[in-house]
Amino acid sequence: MNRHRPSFPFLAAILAVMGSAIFQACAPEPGAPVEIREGSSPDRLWYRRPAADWNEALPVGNGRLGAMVFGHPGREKLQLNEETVWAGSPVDNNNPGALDNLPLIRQALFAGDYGRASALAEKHMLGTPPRVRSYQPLGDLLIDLDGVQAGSGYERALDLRDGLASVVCETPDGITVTREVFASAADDVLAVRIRAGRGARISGSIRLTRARDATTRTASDTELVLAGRIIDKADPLSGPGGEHMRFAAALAVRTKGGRAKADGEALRVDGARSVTILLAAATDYDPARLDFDPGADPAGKAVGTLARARRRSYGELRARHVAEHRALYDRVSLDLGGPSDAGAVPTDERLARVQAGAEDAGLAALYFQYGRYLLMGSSRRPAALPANLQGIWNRDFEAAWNSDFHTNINLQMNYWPAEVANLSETVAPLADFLGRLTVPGAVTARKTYGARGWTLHHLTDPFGRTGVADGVWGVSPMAGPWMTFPLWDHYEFTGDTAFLRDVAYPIMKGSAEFVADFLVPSPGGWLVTAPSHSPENAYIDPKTGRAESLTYAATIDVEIARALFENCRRAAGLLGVDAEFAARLKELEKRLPPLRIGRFGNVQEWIEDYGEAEPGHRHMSHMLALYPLAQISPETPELFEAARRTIARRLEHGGGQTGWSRAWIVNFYARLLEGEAAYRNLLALLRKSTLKNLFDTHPPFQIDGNFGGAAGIAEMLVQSHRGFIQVLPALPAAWADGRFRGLCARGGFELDASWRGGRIVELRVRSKAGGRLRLADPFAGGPVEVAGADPAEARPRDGMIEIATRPGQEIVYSTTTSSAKSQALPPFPKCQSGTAPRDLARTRTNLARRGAMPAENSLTTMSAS
Ligand code: FUC
Repeated sequence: MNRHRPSFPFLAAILAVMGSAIFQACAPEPGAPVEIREGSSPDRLWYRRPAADWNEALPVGNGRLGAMVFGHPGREKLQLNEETVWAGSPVDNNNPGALDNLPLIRQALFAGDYGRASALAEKHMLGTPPRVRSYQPLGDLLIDLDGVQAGSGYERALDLRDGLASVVCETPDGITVTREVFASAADDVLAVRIRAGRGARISGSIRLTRARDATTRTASDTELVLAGRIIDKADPLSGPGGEHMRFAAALAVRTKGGRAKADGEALRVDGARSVTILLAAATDYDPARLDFDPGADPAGKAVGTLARARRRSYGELRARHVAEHRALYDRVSLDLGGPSDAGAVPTDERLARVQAGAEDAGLAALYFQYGRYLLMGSSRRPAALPANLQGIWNRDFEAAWNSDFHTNINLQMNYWPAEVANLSETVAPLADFLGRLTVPGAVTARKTYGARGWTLHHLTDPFGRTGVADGVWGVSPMAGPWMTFPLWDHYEFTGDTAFLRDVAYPIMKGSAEFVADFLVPSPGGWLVTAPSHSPENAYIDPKTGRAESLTYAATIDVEIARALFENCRRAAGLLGVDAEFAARLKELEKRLPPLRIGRFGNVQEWIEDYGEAEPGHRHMSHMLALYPLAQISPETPELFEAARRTIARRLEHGGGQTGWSRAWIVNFYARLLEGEAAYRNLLALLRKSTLKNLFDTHPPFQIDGNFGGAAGIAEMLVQSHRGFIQVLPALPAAWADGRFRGLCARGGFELDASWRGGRIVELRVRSKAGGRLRLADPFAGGPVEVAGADPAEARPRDGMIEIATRPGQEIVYSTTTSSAKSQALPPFPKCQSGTAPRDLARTRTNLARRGAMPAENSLTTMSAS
């Protein structure tokens, strides 16, 4: 059987025409051979073999509930996750000796006695226990199917647009058996559907297992319940032992024809034409209190959710899921050109070709969309927690770095694509979590630093651990303030003042209060953070020649403090509150040390121009000013040049070793307006740090590189941090022809662009919030046609377009050259109309309430040009 070549000539002809139209749309290479197969859809990962290991399995997720789908023909394994299944328990890890010893530590730092400062901090600041426990898997769903094998038509795939994983296998008689898996945010269940072709029957068994701390029982002939409680062994390094998190999964099976019956701990299905499996899960975690809820009934909750979902047919559940998923996913399309038949090559082979030195622009576009898919899958409501180091996908009971929330680059990076890639709602679980962390964070601020406000250090867990963790390198009190930036970004991109007032500003203000109290005068007369770190990096102590890491006023701290104060002042001004506080922040800001240029012409990483212990270190924290902050830009030419040298020097010394580090470099080069260098590093990310399922690998798998890489691709196409929007600011030659739809810019603008030979052919700008548009002339002074606004006003002047917009207004710029016009690309597939997500609806209502936009104005509907 060959599923990919239609057997009827007529159908083949139609499909060939349709297929070539799609290919034309994706990669304009006239005459390129087109093979018609399902794998040719651009937003799709697909494979000819089952997953050999976890790093080849395919993820589905609804924000809180996830599965890795392996696709073995006769034994499907879905490795399950529920985002709140964590070992550990709430612990106040603040070191009681911190505050008394803080003056001594500061004294030692200011006297240049770094070794002593470090020893004191190790003893008096490090938390007890120093470590958090791990995020854990929920279990495995195992489906054994009698007599099913790979067959010649075997294929497994992940359709990113629909959020569907699928597997196609065969019976020995060549009958096709298909499986489909999705995680529905609309109904909060995982769904699996198995069907056999030509009226064939399906038989097999279904089990739910977990290697630790749980048991499974059959609740009826069609239901399984797995329930358990995590038992932690007492460990001085990670906390008290005991019976902690309670969790449960409830599963129901529905058959068409045939029958299901309980069989020991499993369910047995015989002679069914189709089988549908639904699974819901819950724990006793109470996000509001960052604690267990003793009154919670996880099994009851899972069974309840399942019961609601069971009232719907599979078709209904699927349709609701696809509509909800597409309402977010379809806002953005990306076509970067590339070989027209690339999608007809399985994803692992495609990646292998790139890893062997080939280039594949379509794979970069797929990586970008996969980043969006993963962010939707690991951080959208109903999620209660933000995306952790592995999003929500983790198979290990003791995961690498506990699969926790690392806040010295990783959690921040997870949210870099959220706004620009038009997935604003994914910030909601992060904002919720940060709001809750301000409670234990205030205890840490007070007990450790005698400061008001709140903070946290370089990692945390769902139980709100905010004291110093891991080791002396964990003394990073500015990690809390750093975490406020995604909230400010959310405001800048959406113009949602209700969010700013009710959610972001209180968190930002508390953070600024902390920093204001934490700053102390240095011997050099500046206001500085002390103690401080440049995350995980070390310098050479000029006195002892030893590598030290504890310092005061590491450059990153100064950048964070300045950005936080500026954001707070702007927010206070916008909201008409706290004028005095804002004025005070302005005064403090003036006394912060400046950014300085060091001996290598680089941006200085520490308060002194120390020697570097590891010149190629993976962290490039002082470059925060270049990306994601906007303190270094072409408007600061010396620092801009120094930033270029800083990154070049890191790379010369072997930098960018980890996925996230490489992804950050892509963003840096995009901000340096060096498309070729950004592209080279993106290729390096794909070549050195990408697994077969396109997961980023640190190693091992860590999701930040996926998100940082997606953000980097967006940053090469659109930037808006300099007070105006730039389209194609860092376009490499390899992406000479392409187009995107739906990328976002600060000020509440959404953009579509198509380009040929690196030149814009058409640009559409949609104003969501009715703000003033400032856009660098994308036509570089060339002739341009304007529609959707008064051309006299909207035309570029002196390299800039500047015009007041109305909410909902779309302005279309197109080149007037007829040759370019005739090459205009055909439309992207039309957006599906879907249910507007709750947060988006809220944003819209807020804007409407302010009179900024009509309530009905759709932020999601984009007509194909
Ligand atoms: C930071 C990085 C490591 C790793 C860990 C989870 O500490 O320095 O490389 O990514 O987070």
